[in-house]
Amino acid sequence: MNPWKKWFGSKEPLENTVPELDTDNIPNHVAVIMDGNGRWAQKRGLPRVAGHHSGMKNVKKITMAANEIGVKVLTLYAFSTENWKRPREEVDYLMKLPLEFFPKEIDELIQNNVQIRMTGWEEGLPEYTLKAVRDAIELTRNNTGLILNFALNYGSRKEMLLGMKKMMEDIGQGRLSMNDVDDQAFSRYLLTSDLPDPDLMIRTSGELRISNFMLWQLAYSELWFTDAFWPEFTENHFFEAIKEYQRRARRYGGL
Ligand code: V0D
Repeated sequence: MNPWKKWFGSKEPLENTVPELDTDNIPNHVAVIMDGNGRWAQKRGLPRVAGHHSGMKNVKKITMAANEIGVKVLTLYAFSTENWKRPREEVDYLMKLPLEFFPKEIDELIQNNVQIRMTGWEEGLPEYTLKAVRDAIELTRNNTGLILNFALNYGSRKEMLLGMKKMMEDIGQGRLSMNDVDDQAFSRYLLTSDLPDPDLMIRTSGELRISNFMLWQLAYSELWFTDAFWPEFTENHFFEAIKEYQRRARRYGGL
């Protein structure tokens, strides 16, 4: 039995059921590239979109696990600016996922004090997708638990270039001095200006790349990769990633 399942809803301290997890050193911000949904489906002779649907169901499971152990921010890369190049039917299907996710999951997320946010650009998204996302954000605005941050229509180079242009404009207009330009100052021009940098980045499906995801923000993050496709990524994978993060932090601290 999955130790997480055994523990969930019980009164046991988490340390007793997920041994080796140091509950005093949980990463604040975990970011995930949820890769391999299409390949998971094709492997089973299913259409790629069946993998996306299965992947959506996994979002709540991992959100609950992250929330329970005290992660503050969980960023999930749901749709990149490059994903528009995919076949039209696949993009159309993906854009409907927030509409399906919303009525199914919102009550439980609210009950668990989860706050939904989005990192990305609204331009280009269909009106119905935007409405579902905005409604989810609005309904959870006052929640104080885990921030579930969907990276949606997001790309890191575009984010940095737009931020750089805005910063240069502020310098040109005298609102910012060139002398004050440093890491912190530039971070304020990014879409993630109100979030801490990720402590840990997880990518599923065996790909060992960052793929234009939070390039600036991941500068000092621990990276963890697994061959598991996103639909088969379990709470146990998640805890393994966090345990490895904690082992690395201890080694680093020991120096
Ligand atoms: C497909 C696996 C939830 C990765 C997860 C529009 C790719 C399922 C959402 C979602 C997607 C986003 C915002 C929101 C509520 C739900 C989602 C997309 C893709 C792209 F407010 N899953 N999900 N959005 N996939």
